[in-house]
Amino acid sequence: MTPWISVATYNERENIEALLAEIHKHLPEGHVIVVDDNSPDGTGELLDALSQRDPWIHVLHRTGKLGYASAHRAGMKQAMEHGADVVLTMDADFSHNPAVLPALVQCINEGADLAIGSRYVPGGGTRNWPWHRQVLSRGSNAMARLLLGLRVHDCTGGFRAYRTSLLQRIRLDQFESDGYSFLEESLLLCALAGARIAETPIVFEERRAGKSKISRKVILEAIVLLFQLAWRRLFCRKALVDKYLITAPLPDQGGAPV
Ligand SMILES: Nc1nc2c(ncn2[C@@H]2O[C@H](COP(=O)(O)OP(=O)(O)OP(=O)(O)O)[C@@H](O)[C@H]2O)c(=O)[nH]1
Ligand SMILES: [Mg+2]
Repeated sequence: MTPWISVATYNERENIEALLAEIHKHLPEGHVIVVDDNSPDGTGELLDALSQRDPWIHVLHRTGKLGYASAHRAGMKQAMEHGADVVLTMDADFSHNPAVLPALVQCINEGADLAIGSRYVPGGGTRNWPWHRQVLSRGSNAMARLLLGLRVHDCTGGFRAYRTSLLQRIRLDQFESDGYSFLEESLLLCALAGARIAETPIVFEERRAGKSKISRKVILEAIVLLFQLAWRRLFCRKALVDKYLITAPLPDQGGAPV
């Protein structure tokens, strides 16, 4: 199984080199595709030098800050074009511990179509997170579970592994999210596609260096999209499935129906 890891970067020069080394230490067979949005701090230039040195590092440069969601969609597409069997997504700031990568791949090896690094299962949690971030995270999770009918404990975490055969059935180019609502949008679509979803515990840590990119605009977008998806799931489900999925849900997969 060839894992590819999609990492989105915007101003992560202080983190990216050490992160890549840690990824390679824990998943030496993996390839990494870093999608950089012309970071003003020179992350892209550093990545060019690193990719010259190491053939498992790949860089996708985009012209400007186009958002977290489209960065991972682009990373996923490139990974699939390169023949990845499993595509993982993670942040560049060490909030997602690279030591967990093998456990996520293991979940896929054991039959899951989507494996989620979860803060909200036994053994998982958050470290050094201010109370307002915890409230935001818990609140958005509860809303996603309730409004989208998801049975996953951590609907808003971005440390995940997707089986390629699952991604191939989802029209990534139809996605509407720009920011972190990508996580709920993709999770709903995976569930509608009948994916077997597993969760493995993670301890999410405050970023090691650099600044957060979360803005009010991104939070508002997530709330609006959540309500739109909930409405469509309840009242326009066929249109939702036709828009996003390439075939009907697989009946034999036993995934949690929504
Ligand atoms: N390519 C790209 N990457 C982005 C963009 N916005 C955020 N990222 C990256 O996405 C990952 C998550 O962003 P963060 O700012 O760490 O957001 P967060 O982890 O939810 O917030 P913090 O806990 O405050 O760090 C990081 O690796 C960012 O560099 C973007 O517009 N384009
Ligand atoms: Mg972060």
